[in-house]
Amino acid sequence: YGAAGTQKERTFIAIKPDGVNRGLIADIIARFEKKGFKLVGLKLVHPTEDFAAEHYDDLKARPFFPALVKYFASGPVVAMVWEGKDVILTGRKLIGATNPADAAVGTIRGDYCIIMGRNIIHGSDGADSAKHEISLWFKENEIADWESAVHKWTY
Ligand code: 3AN
Repeated sequence: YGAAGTQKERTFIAIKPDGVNRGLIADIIARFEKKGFKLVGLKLVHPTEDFAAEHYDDLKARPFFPALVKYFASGPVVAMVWEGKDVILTGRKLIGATNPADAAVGTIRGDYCIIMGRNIIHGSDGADSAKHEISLWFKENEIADWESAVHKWTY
């Protein structure tokens, strides 16, 4: 499961504390759901700063890292695993550019946020990070491998 390029490809998506506090959970989930992707993991977690640092481990040398960790650990996060063909890349398209000022209108960041340090959502940027992030956030028995009733209409 989770193999890139198949209908079982999986990605890790997180609604950050600003997205949760601003009441954007339902809208963001709806966008992935209406696109046709399948939700296979979902939980609300308030990350510790240590856990946030682990999640952003690849950015630890960057000057903005301490602020990023504080922001990510500042409140609850909606952690999700979404499944579907090309969900990693297409998920990034739904999310929009890292800097909301560059994100196209119609994308989540393009529609709902203004600055980089408050960009409301995270999505894995490739097959390796998806695999790593899913296993960091979810135990195997927290992921539901279910048959969606609309599957045959989507593919
Ligand atoms: P994305 O979230 O689009 O994958 P990454 O992984 O490069 O982008 O960066 C992770 C997070 O770090 C971003 N969501 C953003 O909040 C923050 N970030 C990235 N670059 C900068 C920067 N130059 N200044 C401040 N924050 C940044």
